[in-house]
Amino acid sequence: MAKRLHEGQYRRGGDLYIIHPLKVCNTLIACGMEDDTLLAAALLHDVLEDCQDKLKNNGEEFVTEYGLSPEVLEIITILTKESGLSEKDLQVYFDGIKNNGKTLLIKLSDRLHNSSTLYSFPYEKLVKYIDETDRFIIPIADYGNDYYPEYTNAINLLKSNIFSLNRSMRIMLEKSETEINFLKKEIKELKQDIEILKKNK
Ligand SMILES: [Mn+2]
Repeated sequence: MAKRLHEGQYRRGGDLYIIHPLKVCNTLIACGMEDDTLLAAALLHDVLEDCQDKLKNNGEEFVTEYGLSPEVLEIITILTKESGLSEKDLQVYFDGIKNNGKTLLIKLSDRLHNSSTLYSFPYEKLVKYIDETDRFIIPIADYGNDYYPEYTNAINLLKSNIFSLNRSMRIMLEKSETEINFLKKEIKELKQDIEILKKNK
């Protein structure tokens, strides 16, 4: 069903879109998760956001027509983010996610895959994403560690991988910004030199 709904969609990096939900689900399996509801929701986690045109009943059809458990719909509904949220709404969104162990796990697995494909992000979105990971994702993972002891291993594994990816990306970004600023300064000085030479000619 996820494959059918994401048909014709591609990731920013060029992959078929379905690679992403498969990866999110597969990572959870690798973390030892076996819960069918969790794994089904992982496969469908982006459909309400990205496939509205194909879902006439906002996903209700998963339950009424396709026999999925209402919990799957509940999980993917919590994970669905509207675009252009204010800072306060963003906090509400992430609070909703951390209050459910399964949405938290899927969000972490989702973030891990997205963080490993950050190279495909446009610059501004990249900066924002790295920042959002530090401000919201790491704290909800810490929260999950305290409140969902049954998921501690999975949460820690996901968190430490997200953390390292985010940190290397941030350091690379800072390094390239330093380099760019240095080059800008050099160019400015060269321009001044040229002006002086022109005047003294
Ligand atoms: Mn996703």
